[in-house]
Amino acid sequence: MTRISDLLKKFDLTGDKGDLNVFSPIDGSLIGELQMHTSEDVDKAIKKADAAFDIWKKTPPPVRGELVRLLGEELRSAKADLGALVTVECGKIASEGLGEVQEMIDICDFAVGLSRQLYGLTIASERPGHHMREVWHPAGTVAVISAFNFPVAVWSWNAAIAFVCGDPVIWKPSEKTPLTALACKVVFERALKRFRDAGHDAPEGLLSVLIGEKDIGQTLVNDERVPLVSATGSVPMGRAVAQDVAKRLGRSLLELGGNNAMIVTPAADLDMAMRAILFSAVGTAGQRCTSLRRLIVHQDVADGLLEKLKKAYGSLRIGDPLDKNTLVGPLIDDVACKAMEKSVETAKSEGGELVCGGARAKGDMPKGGHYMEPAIIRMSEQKEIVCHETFAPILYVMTYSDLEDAIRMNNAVPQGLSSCIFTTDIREAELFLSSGGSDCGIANVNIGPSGAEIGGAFGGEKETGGGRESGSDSWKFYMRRQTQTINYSRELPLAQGVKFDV
Ligand code: UN1
Repeated sequence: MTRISDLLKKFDLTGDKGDLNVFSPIDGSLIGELQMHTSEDVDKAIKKADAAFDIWKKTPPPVRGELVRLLGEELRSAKADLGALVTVECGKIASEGLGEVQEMIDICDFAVGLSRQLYGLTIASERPGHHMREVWHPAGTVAVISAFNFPVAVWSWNAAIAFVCGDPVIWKPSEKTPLTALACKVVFERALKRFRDAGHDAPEGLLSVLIGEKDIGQTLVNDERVPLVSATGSVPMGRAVAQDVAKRLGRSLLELGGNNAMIVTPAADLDMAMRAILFSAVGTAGQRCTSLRRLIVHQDVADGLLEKLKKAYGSLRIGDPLDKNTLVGPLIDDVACKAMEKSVETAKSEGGELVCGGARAKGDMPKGGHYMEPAIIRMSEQKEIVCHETFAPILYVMTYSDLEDAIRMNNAVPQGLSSCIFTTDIREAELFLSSGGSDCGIANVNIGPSGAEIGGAFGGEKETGGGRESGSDSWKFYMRRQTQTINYSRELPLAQGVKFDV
């Protein structure tokens, strides 16, 4: 893979000479040796962010939006290179690498609009000559802890919104994907330079990227100078972050595991369902939080659908994600492959029938990479392994006869991120979307569970952590709400009619 040095050069990165080894999942080659940061560096970044906050919180939001507009422009220019770097570092196929950068551009556009729409309420006062309003102020430094599977987009969901809200960002990317993070920092600095050249004051310390392992994230999480922590990753990680941040009464936004289901009813357009299953179960090699993991099919259509799926799985092009014909790239590392193999074995021991896949992929693919055949496993019911998220392309298939039961199955897992139903029957669709329907943060009709647009709030319930990022009113997490009461009369009446005459 000769392209890596060219790609790094595009972002003025050299790959350094440090103690953090970065490998490409494509062929296992060493693509970077980065200098890890220390706890002193964390302290410095927090101090710089504090100083930046003093200036940035007083900068008018639409001016803050201008910086994010420039970031969006720089991302447009860097899209091809950054997308390719995402592919090399985390293994997703070229089109998905580009899609991830597009997601960054989209959130920048959203945030620019938002910079003129940080709306608060006006509230009726019970007292004459008074009025009340709710104002949103910047909340302070945001620590963003991100995962390898969306190494750049999830940061941008947080950062673009945080910047227009007036908050500095300290980013601790996954130790598996630090190069894309450093590239983002370079793209951000290009935007910053143009912003300053146009005469705006952009403080140092608005964005720091801290490279390292768990201890770096832990130091950030424990520091009370960091009021907000937004973390994406595993449930155990999120549980620890939530507890540590809560201990110091900070605020955390968690986006943790998913165990997303699709219900296919007899009224479904099965061709459409098939296409959606393929993208959401094997796309990104099953390494999205929103990947389809559970297929709950009506018993009358299950055999036919499964037959077609098996055929489609047999023709999946697995291999080098840089090859534009590839649909399934590698898993992130060998640990992920082993976890997949283990889950397949456990499912079999719990009575599952392996319909296809589940082994190391054979054939013409780069040596040293972590390629797996996506698996389909038929289960008679949702056994323990089905309730567990394995971050790999395993699709468990169960059948149902009554839609209420299917919805119960959809909800009967600890995670609550995404869900969907395929049906052309409006009654079935609306039941699924009703308060008695899916208990997830995301519920779709005739669309798979993955590939959400940035305009909606992204996140889920239960073990998924409850946070909401990206669109809708997720911005409110990044601000503090102030209730203001203004008395423009010459009297001083007390609320609730209380008398206190001196
Ligand atoms: C993730 O996997 O952490 O909805 C994020 C999706 C993408 C984001 C996934 N837009 O699949």
